[in-house]
Amino acid sequence: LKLTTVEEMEAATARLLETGAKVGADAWQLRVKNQTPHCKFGEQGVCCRICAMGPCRITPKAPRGICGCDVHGIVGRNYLKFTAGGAATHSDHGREICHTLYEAKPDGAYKVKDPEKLIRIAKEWGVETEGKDIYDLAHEMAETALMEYGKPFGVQRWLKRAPEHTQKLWHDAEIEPRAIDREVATSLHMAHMGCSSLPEALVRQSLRAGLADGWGGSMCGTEFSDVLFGTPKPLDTEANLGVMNADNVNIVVHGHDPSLSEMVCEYADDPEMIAYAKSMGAKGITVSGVCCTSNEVAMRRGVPMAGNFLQQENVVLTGACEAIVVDVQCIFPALGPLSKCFHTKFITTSPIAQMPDSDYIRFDVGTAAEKAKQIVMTACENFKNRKPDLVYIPDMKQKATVGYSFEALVKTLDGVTNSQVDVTGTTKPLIECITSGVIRGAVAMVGCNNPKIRPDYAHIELMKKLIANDIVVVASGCSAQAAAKAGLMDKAAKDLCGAGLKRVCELADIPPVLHMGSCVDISRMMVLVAELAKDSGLNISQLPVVGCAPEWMSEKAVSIGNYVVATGIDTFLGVDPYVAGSSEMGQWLTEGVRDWVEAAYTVETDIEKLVDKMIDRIEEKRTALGI
Ligand code: SF4
Ligand code: WCC
Ligand code: FE2
Repeated sequence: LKLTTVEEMEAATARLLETGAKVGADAWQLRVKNQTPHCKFGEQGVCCRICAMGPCRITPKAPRGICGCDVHGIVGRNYLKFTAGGAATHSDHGREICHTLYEAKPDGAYKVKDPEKLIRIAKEWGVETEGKDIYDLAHEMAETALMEYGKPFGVQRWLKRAPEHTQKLWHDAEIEPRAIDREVATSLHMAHMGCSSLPEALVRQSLRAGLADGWGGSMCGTEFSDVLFGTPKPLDTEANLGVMNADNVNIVVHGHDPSLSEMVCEYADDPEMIAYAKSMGAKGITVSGVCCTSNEVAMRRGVPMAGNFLQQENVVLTGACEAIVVDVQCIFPALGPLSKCFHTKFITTSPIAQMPDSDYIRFDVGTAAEKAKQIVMTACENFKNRKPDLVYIPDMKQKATVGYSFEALVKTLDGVTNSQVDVTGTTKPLIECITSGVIRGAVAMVGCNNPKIRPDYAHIELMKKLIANDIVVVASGCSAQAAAKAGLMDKAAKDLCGAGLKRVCELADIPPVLHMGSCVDISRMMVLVAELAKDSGLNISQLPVVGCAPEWMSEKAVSIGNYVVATGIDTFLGVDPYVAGSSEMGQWLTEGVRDWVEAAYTVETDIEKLVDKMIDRIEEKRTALGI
């Protein structure tokens, strides 16, 4: 196996930026220069503009805002608002999926592809399934799930999936999330002028809003996406810009909601559409993806991944992108003006993400089929507008095996055990690998790219070192795509592992970095650790498992961090969440929360140190267990 290096990816980007320069295109690499150095007040989180007496900035000379709020209150409120933004975003995505499920019909565009999973969840929720038509059940479950967003009483249903010990911690700390929307609204209320300025209270609500995401809205998103589109199983795909095909109509899907991308893929495979592409002079249609929507269709259909977050402009810079079709989240507004420098159609589809210089083809469940067809046809018709002298697709791609949902992972690992006991369908084989020391532990690698960290470098270098140390990696979001682009999701990457992990990869026939899906699918990781804890009789916080977001940038990532920590998993960040300005906030996040949830944050911007700290933490946990 020859990994693709970050240097090679950077060289490809540099070549694409030359094309960009020819047509007068802007790029994030240029805009970063104009924005650097960043505002110090903002960087430290010490600027408040939540009321019109401000903005107030805290300095040694001005230690309080006009209302008298100190730096800890300001940083804390900013942190809570940041979390609420992320929790709202993931959860609203989950809500859209529930609405799609509500509209599913046996003869409609959206069907129930995994009825078994639907029935399993219904039983979990105490919903009667006997003798019920599967679509009636789907609609009832969708409505029940939608009520989780606004129910006046009680806490999230999904919490029951956690080990009892974890549930008790949440209860005692008063961070069990109630209705999802309520936690977002409460967060905004608390962070309003003249409400909370006590760091402890703000951090507590940040954890609760995070839990409303991970054990609420995101879990709805993941679980009901599986019901609608199928629970992922291992399958082969490819990753990096080389998956685009110069002879074909290239449609790139970007964003998050699989309701759109599934339909686009469906039509791109339609013989009628392929014939249409041919009539326009192309040889066929290639759909590839960027960001989480890419993860969704890669996991379920093997659709190749063109790239991750900071590669989104590169897709257009190839000059071979007929249409970049987006729904919500992580979409650069830059794609509008950039696409105007090429023949590319920038197609927005969601009322939630509307942007200048785009073609807006409003997509909704009722008209999904006809809109998806319209999008594919628009892309085909655009093929003839391509400027051949601008076309350059870097010849760079790697094989990847993806699709490790929790269900698939359990099934795959069933074979890897010497135990005579019947362990089928549990995480026990994995526990055995960990307790015997064949695998030292696991790291959940998640999150974005951020120009503050050399893009993809931290993801890839960290993963390489972890697997060399017999630590298995589960990845999601843009971190998973970084791994796939480099080649770390090729089964041949087992050769980069320590002897123990290599053996496990051989026995189970898996790559050492396992793709668990999109960012909402970090809920799959929560289910995994919950089951590991239940099957081992340990608390989640005792497991030699940590979380890491080395290049994160979005509000969603902070919401994720909060629920991962609140679930009992130590979480390592490579970028500071704008809290450096408050010693008290730093203290709460890196130590204080441990008293409530048995885990905390570590912020370490030196990547070398970051990985060593993770390995040390894993080894500490092993020592504590005497394994
Ligand atoms: Fe300034 Fe207080 Fe208003 Fe914030 S809430 S802008 S610190 S006066
Ligand atoms: Ni999730 Fe981060 Fe990618 Fe967007 S798609 S850029 S939040 S990791
Ligand atoms: Fe995402």
